Amino acid sequence: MSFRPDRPPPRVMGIVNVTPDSFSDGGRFLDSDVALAHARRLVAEGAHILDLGAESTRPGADPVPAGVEIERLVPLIRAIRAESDVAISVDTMKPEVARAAVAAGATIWNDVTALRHDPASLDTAAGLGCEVVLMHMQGEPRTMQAEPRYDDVVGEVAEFLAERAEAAVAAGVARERIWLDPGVGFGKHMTRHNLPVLAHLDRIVALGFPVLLGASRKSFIGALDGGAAPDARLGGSIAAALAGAEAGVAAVRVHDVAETAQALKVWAAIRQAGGA
Ligand code: HH2
Repeated sequence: MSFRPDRPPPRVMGIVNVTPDSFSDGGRFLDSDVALAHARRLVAEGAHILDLGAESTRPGADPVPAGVEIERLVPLIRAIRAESDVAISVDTMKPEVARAAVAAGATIWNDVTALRHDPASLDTAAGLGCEVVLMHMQGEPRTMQAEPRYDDVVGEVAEFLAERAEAAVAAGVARERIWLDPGVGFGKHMTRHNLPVLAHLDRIVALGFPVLLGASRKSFIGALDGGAAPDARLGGSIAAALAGAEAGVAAVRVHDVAETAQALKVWAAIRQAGGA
């Protein structure tokens, strides 16, 4: 058990998709006014961080050229920055997009490829001086769910993340700016791989970096609950967020900010009452 009463509850990262094909909300937030309204709502609901993504990582999703990502993201980042000091993260695997996003006011580069997609990624991250989220994925988004294989999924995820953190440090990224993410659903069997990762998050936390957990509305929840559709996975999403809180993750990436923030408040209050 890695729960520590002195550790604050996880921060809530609210997801804002500016894509036409993201799996869980069907691209309802493509229009930038709509995306801004959604961002405002998530901040009002208690999001500490907004994660803006303009390219879906859903298996089979179409790739988006860097210029299109930048066109979608930069005006939205500027608009959010003009009215709020919420932390802004940009979910992209492309260094040129990260550079444009940071110039517009983002402070976190969330890269599902752990800075492996482009040979310039490591140096770009070091040069930008932003925080970086290094996520584990086996394979690449288009094919990652075809036949994921591990001998020891938790050990392999932890080893990969430790190696990527060292690669980032060696490239000049400050250690204290690095986050790790086990990548729930990325090249992992629905239950055989995702559930052990969720059960042993403390081993990822033990690597000594803040951990981000993204389990919100993911397919394993549907697999455990009779094929529940993405917008009917709130209960399972909160259960996973609380498992993360128990293990000491630093933040949870979620669609349903108000409900998750409430669950974490109640969880933290119970934990405190239990003898901090
Ligand atoms: N999951 C998705 C996208 N980005 N980034 C991190 N760090 N961790 C995650 O678990 C993660 C992520 C899933 O992406 P997508 O399929 O586009 O759906 P959505 O953005 O609605 O979650």
